[in-house]
Formats: sequence, structure tokens, C-alpha cells
Amino acid sequence: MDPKPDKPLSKNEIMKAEKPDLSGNIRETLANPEADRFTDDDEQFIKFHGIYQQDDRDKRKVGKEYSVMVRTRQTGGIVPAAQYIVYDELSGRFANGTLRITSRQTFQFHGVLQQGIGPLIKSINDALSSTLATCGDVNRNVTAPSNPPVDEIAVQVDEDAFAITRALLPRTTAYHSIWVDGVQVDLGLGDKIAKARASVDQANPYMPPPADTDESGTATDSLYGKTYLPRKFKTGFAIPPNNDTDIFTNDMGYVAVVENGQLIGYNLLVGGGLGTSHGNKATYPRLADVIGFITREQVVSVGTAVISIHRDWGDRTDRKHARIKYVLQEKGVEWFRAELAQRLGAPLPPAKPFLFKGQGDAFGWFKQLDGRAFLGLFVETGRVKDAGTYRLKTALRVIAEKYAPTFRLTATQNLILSDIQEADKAAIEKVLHDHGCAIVFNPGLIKGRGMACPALPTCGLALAESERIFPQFLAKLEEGQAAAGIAEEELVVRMTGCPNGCARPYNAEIGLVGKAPGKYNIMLGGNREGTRLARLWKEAVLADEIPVLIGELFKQYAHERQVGQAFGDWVDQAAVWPAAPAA
Ligand code: SRM
Ligand code: SF4
Repeated sequence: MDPKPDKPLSKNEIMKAEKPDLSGNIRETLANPEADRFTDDDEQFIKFHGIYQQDDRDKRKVGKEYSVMVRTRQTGGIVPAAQYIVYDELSGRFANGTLRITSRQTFQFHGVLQQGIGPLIKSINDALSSTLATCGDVNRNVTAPSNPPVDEIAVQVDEDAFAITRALLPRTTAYHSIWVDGVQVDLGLGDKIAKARASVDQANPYMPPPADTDESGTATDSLYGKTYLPRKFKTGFAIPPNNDTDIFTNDMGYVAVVENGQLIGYNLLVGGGLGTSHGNKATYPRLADVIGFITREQVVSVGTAVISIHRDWGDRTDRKHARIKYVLQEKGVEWFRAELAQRLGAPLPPAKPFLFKGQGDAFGWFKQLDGRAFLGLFVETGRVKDAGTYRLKTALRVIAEKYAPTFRLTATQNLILSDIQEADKAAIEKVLHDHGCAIVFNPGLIKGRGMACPALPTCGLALAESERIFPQFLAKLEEGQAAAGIAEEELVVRMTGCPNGCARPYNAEIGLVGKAPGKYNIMLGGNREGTRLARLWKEAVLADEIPVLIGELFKQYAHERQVGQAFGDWVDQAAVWPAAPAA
């Protein structure tokens, strides 16, 4: 069912149809000791395996130095300590020594050289995780609330998040045959891997269901078909009142409905997405529509039906216009409800009322319902690293080895250590202090809410810096806050190096979107709850001028705000916007 039969299919569609097992020529490249990169066509296939071809953009003047980025899958950001210890080891051996917590609760390994990709991915699978379909035209990592990490409702939501994760994994056999069966290495990690396997009950939660077979006995995938989805697809869960997973920005969102202390089901959201292209008006950020109510038993059947609508109605001729948000926007929410009803055999009942009151992570110690404790830690721009006297990476390894907490990666690129015995709290705190990490307990509410995407030097699409300048940038904004008498005011600030929106700047109170080297579009007026889009305030502003301009706004805000009014809510209504052109 091609919605635009008059236009030619995009190149990716033809490639997928020709190699539906997504194997491309990956095996051949891996077997060639001379190869330092994958071919251009294989760059598209390796994404489905969780790999992005990159080159160090700081070194481009001298020549292209290729490496890859590898992304893991961690539903709800859950990483058992024993698995974390394997990742820590792998990041030192095969990547640039850091682990990057992403805005969708996964880990990324950067700077992996060609010879390291096989052993790295094999070991990730041996430790009972996966990189399958963390990129590509498929359902990506499923996000779920990590604040708090453990209570009865959160545990049930995690169960449902794992159920939909598994149901939406592609059934291609190439991934396992290339990376699991096809790589024979002994890295001497036997003991660590055995512990990681024991910690997830020996069963890999990310193993896709077996492939279907057609009449000729050929392996097929009844959900994704031969050409998978027209574009990526993102699924998340949230438990009101905390919108810590930024649920409205997902293609599909499940918002928990709790009545009398019981999880009775979810409100279904569809059609969020943020990616845009500068100068292309056909692309825009969009928040999801509320579609209706579903029971827990319907999580998989409804999720599969929604994805089948994206598969059948998404634009396969223009990848920039291929997200489900455009189907919702152009065909309308009533059309979508009717289409879903047809696929399910009945319409969904109306959604139940819900309200988000905030987002983001809490830092410091908290008590779990089971009596144990969890610790919320600030991780600057999500980068777990050792740098000078700040040695977070070493500290986390020590804590993982001695106290085995469950790691929860948050959707704001921070970290929660959960399931900690009361008696171990002081010792864990001491490890962090001894490794120069005092800041992780109390970053302040501008740093703690902030996010920046990796951008330069790894991201091939970056137009401007982001992660590397964000800490200094926030420090200047903090000075501006102090000068305006609003120090320590909570503020959601997010920065990206291009308009793709990876750190979700489009619904932040202040969003900075890279336009050109050293220049950013300033977006203002999103809210702390993540339920309103920001609008473009000024275009292509020099990085150094932004804190000055925003500092002036802070002063005006301090004078004009009503009691309790957040910056984003004030600026959305304030007389700071350019006048609309006369009709
Ligand atoms: Fe993203 C592409 C990093 C979350 C929208 N994203 C990329 C690539 C892979 C660049 C590329 O295609 O070559 C970036 C790799 C940079 C690097 O060096 O690591 C990249 N995206 C990230 C991460 C690591 C940002 C972060 O700061 O944590 C996030 C990884 C999430 C994960 O674990 O799965 C990440 N990306 C997002 C989000 C936010 C979200 O999903 O909550 C968005 C906006 C939401 C959305 O999808 O609409 C996002 N990334 C994009 C897009 C624009 C898609 C579009 O519809 O136009 C691209 C470009 C593309 O796909 O062609 C992109
Ligand atoms: Fe790269 Fe742009 Fe995403 Fe930043 S927002 S990681 S620059 S694609």
C-alpha cells in the first residue's frame, strides 16, 4: 500500500528489498584485513545491526580516520552490574575508553576500529544484551521510567516494555549469524561474562522471536516484511506525574493508568517525533496525539497494529518525510483511530485523564519500597569517563564490582544505581568522593535537567559543537541566572549540533539547535512537563552572544513572572517575540 505510487522509491527501499536479511556485504568487509571501513551501501545495512560508520571530524583536514559507533539495547535503561562490568572492560579495549549514556537510555561505544567491531558485538551478546535494531528502519530502544527505579507499578511497566521490545525486534537471521555465530574470539572475559549471564537468568531478553517461513521455506518477517519500516520508530512508556521519558516525542507512547494503586492499562499516544531539516518546511517537530485507552493485555497487539500502519502508510519515497508523525499530521487523528480500529477489529475506548507535573531525574539517596536504597547520579552530558581528578568510570566499576547495584540509565543521560543495601550507602558515597565525583550528588537544577547530543567530533551530521561546549555554556547561563536573582531556578536547557533533535531541544524551555559552525537557532517556550513545543526565537546566533541575550530575558523574567511561574511558561506568553507580519 504505497501512499505515493507516482514517485520513485527511495534508494534505501530498493536496497532493503534486494537484501531483506540485511546482511549486505558486511561479512566480506569484516573478513578483509585491509578494509578500514564499510562500503556506502553497507553503511545503511550496519545501522540495523546497531553500528554507525563515523570518522574523526577533528582530523578531516589531514585525512579521514574511520571508526564506528556501536549502540546497545537496554529496555528502560536497565543494566545489571555484571553486564556493566563487561561494558566497562569492552569500552577500554575496543572503544575510546568512554561509555556514553544516550537520551534513549542506551550505551554508545565510540571510536571502535574495524578489527574491534566483531569482538565487541560478540561480547555484548555473550553478556546477554544486544545491538540488534538499535538503529535502522525498525523499532529502537524502548524507554521506560527510571524515576523511581523500583516500585510495584514501575516493575509491571518494565515487564510490558520488555514484552513490546521483543515483539518488535526484527526476525532477521543475519545479525546472529554474523556477530554471534560468525565471530570466534576468546578475550579472556569468561568469568565476567558468566557473571553477566547469571545476572539475567541465562536468557537474553533481546533475542528476537524465531523467523516465520513462507511456502518455499524461506525465512520471513510477518511484521516488517522484506522492506522493514519506511523509517525509524520509537516507543516509550511513562508513569504520570513524571514525564521523565519525554513521552510525547515518541512515535508511540504508553502512558500508565493507575487506579486504586493498580496498573489497569495505558493511554496510547502516537505521532511524536522531532527531527527536522533546516530550510525544509515539509519537516517539523511534532508532539504525539492521544489515541485511546488500552489494557495491559493489549500492549503487544496494539503496538504491532500501530507499527503496521507506519509500515503501510509511511512515505517510502522521501526519507525526510517518512516518520509516522507526518501520517498523523496529514491524515488526521480521526483517520488514524479508524485505521487502527479496522486493524484491531474494534475501536479503542477514549483515553483516561492524565497529568504530567514535571520531568527529569532526582539526585542523591532515596528509599525503595522494598527497604533498599537507590542513588540518582548526575553524569555530565551522559559521558562516563575518567578525566583528570574526575574519575567516574573507575568509581562506577569499583561500585559495580563490590556492591552490584542495578544500573538504570535515564532518558536525561543520567544514572541511577538501585537495589543498594542501607549498610552500603556510606561506602558507595565514599568511593564517589574519593574519585573526585562530588558533583554527581548535587549538580543544581540547570545542569541536572540539561542535555546535549554528542555532535563533534563523532557525529557525521553535526553542523556545530554540542557536548563539548555544553558545560561551559551552562556555566554562563548560571551566571546570568545569578545576576538576575534567580540562581538555582529549575530550567530545562538542551543543545544539539544540528536540527535532527537528538537531545530533544524542541520541547525544552531553552533549546539551542546548531545552524552552522559556532551558530545556533534559539528555541524558547517549551515547558518543564515536556508537553509543549518551543518556538524559534532568534536564528543563527553566535554561541558567545546567546548567554548575553538570555541573561537579559532572565532579568525581565525575574521582574514579570508570577509566583511559581516557570521560565518556559513565562517566555511563551511574554512580549519578547517578533511581531507577526501584517496580513
Ligand atoms: Fe539521534 C541521527 C545520536 C536520540 C533524531 N542520532 C543520529 C546519529 C546516529 C547521526 C547519524 O545518523 O549519523 C547520531 C550519532 C552521534 C554520535 O556520534 O553518537 C545520533 N540520537 C543520538 C543520541 C546518542 C543523542 C544523545 O545525546 O544521547 C541518542 C541515541 C538514542 C538511542 O539510544 O537510541 C539520539 N535522535 C535521538 C532523538 C531523541 C529521542 O529519540 O528521544 C531524536 C529526536 C526524536 C526523533 O526521532 O524524532 C533523534 N537522530 C535523530 C535524527 C532525525 C530523524 C528524523 O526524523 O529526521 C537523525 C538523522 C537521521 O536519522 O537521519 C539522528
Ligand atoms: Fe548529530 Fe545532529 Fe543528532 Fe547532534 S542532533 S547527534 S549533531 S544528528
